[in-house]
Amino acid sequence: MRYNHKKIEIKWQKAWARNKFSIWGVNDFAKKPYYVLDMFPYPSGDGLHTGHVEGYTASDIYSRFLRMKRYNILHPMGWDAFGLPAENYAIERRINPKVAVEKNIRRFRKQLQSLGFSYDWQREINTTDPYYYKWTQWIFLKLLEKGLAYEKEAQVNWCPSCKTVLADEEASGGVCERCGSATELKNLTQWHLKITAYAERLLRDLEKLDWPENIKEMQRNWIGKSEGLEIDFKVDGLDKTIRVFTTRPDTLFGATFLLLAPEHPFGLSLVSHNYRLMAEAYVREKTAKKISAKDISQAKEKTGVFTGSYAINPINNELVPIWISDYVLMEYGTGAIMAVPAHDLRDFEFAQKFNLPIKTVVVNPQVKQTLPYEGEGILVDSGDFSGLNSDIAKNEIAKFLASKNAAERKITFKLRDWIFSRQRYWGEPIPVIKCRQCGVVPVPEKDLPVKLPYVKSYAPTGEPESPLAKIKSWVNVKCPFCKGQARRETNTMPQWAGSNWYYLRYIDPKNKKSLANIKKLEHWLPVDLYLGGAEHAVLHLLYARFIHKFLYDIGAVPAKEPFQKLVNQGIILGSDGQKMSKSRGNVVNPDDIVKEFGADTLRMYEMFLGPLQDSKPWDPKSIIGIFRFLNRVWNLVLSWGKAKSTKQLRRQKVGVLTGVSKKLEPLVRLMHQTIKKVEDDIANFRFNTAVSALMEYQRTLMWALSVHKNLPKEFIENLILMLFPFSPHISQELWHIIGNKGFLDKHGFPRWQWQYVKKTTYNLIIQVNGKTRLTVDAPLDASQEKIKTLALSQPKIKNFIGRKQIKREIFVKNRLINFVI
Ligand code: ANZ
Ligand code: ZN
Repeated sequence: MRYNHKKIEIKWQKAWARNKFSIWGVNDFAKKPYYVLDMFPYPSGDGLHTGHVEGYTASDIYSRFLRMKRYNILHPMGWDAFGLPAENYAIERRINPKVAVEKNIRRFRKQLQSLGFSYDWQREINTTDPYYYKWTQWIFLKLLEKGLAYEKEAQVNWCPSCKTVLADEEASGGVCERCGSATELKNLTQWHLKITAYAERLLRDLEKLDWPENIKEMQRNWIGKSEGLEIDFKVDGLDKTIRVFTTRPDTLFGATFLLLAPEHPFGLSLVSHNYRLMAEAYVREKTAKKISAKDISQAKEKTGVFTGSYAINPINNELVPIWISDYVLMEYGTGAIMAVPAHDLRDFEFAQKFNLPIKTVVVNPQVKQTLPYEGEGILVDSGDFSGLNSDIAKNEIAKFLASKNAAERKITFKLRDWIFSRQRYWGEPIPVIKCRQCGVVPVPEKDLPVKLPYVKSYAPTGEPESPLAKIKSWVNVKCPFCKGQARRETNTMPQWAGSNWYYLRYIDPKNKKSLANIKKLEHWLPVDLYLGGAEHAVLHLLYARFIHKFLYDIGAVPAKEPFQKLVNQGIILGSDGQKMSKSRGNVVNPDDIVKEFGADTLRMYEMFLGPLQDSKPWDPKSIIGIFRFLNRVWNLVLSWGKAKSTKQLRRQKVGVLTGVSKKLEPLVRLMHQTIKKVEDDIANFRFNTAVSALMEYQRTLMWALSVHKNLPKEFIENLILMLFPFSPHISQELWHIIGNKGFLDKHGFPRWQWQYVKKTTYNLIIQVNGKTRLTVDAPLDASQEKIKTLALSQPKIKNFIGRKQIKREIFVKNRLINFVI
């Protein structure tokens, strides 16, 4: 018989919605608080995808499980609705983004509810709601007040297709994070946030976080701390000094040329007459070129020009030629490097191409030397420093140069300040006013929010200017200081602005006085578990940590870090093993699965696909397998209950299985072991193996029921309770069918007992003359005498020993016995 998932699921979703506070008790501050946060979706027009379902199911299982464990759970949901995706969608459909977002949110909310997720919808937030973004703007004003938001002209990434400036994090590798177009570089005046002021803390505090190591490593690399030395090289015959940044002063004797970035201010002034034409052309090409990545690229063919000038190596006064090349970046270090081709791959390629000398100065006797050798070792051909270890030599050379005033120790970071303005309509207006008399004037706090005006034409202009600039009635305002004519800032904030701090607002979503009440924040922070995709490693997850630390510094939040534990779900691929995409036609719509098999099946199925953190392909066949499993549970419980009247069902509450007949003991053992396994697995996000354990338990119960008609109720109840976090609707329904009452979120999770889960046997190793001959199951803690008898009764061992005399025996308790003959 097929169970009616449609009817049951709607019934319980309604019941949960009606009773949310009494069930989930999120305001019960007497219980231990635990904050389970999902990365909130941006409500795209495509609706929920299978990846959302995966992460949100995992966090829902965890939440429901912890509620059963008597925790007080905060588990909210909201919408990240500003930004390019929403805006591009609206432009395509020719509807206003506000209208599109509202429609998409309705659809998303309905879909989430249809999956039975236990969100506290009272706390729903929407980043495009003026009551929300009032506080996003307030954070900006605070940053401005503390000197951490500033306007500066800089070379910035421009996406020609999205028609806006992007942050370095959004344009890494020279590719737009959103649309995949190659980005261009433009010189523009933009708002920046001084994330670099937090570089050291952002790096150091990573150590305290329970996050996947690969995400931490990506943040470390992006922050990119280097401890090194700045060394001055005098230019021969000119009154100029070139300062280079190096992390390898131990290779100074091997520096055979210097390189300047094309934008280096000295560049062309060093160029001697003979080289002028070539050098000018090169610099012009490299500084004007449009398509370029801002990070150091290894792969591309090296190019460069000679300036005709030489510099003096301060360690040995040798003359080294000065070249210009675009693999040296102006924004990093000093924009100039000493090139050591024997010990740096990029320098090596450059030297080979232009026939420059390559001089080995570090050797490592332990490895076969091929050039370039980038490791450390012992110095050779390095004057008085020869024979020293790299580590010591770095220090000694630094000291020597410092004594001659030719070097300074320096710590550099790769991290750049965060470019914070976008030339698009659909974002939070930056709350400042520009006045001829007074300059940049912050909008007074009492005038927040600066509302985004509703407009007809919001498509990007293509100019580096927001469409808001054209709305005269909005742009022209009085200066709050001098009351003279002034203009609003027309750029908007990037889509990360709203997601920087949303997890704080859930804690106190209706607060009119502050972004959230500090007492409530103290109760809930930091987020105990944050679940979502890995694609935000150096975007959202870095930005949010920065803003959180800033808010901590101004006393607005009580914790130093926002997210204590992070778990990344893997990507669900199409059944062809490829990324799901419309063009491939391999996209699965969760709605279809819910309709055909129900939310409970979809939830459990996605957990059963494989380890949560792994990428895994969709497998249509095993959906039916899960659906059948739930039907088997349904039929098992019903056939167990059929024999009994409602009255009997209620009365038949046995305690812990006391007085159970001996025959049932293996089943009791399995039940306790399953409870322990499911509990451990949920706690460690191994949902797939928990489901397997439930399947095995169900199979055994089915068999047991065919033998013992009067199976005690506890066996059945515990199956339902364990199933509940995974497939809550069917579990809740079966719970009532067997005569129980109430909501299972409030019911405790079953408890296992040690006496049933502890191991009773072990693998005994039996050796003869130190050689293992057999392993058998032996009772745990058995004495030497007993084990000896057991071992000698094994035919195989009998054969080995034959008539020989046992001279000695060695016994290791719970491990082995060895007979010496
Ligand atoms: C000499 C040298 C010898 C270097 C050697 C490396 C190996 P990280 O660790 O990433 O900070 N460098 C410095 N400024 C640069 C710039 N603006 N553009 C491109 N490269 C730059 O790397 C520091 C190293 O990167 C520096 O140490 C410098 O090359 C190069 F065997 O100096 B090294
Ligand atoms: Zn783009």
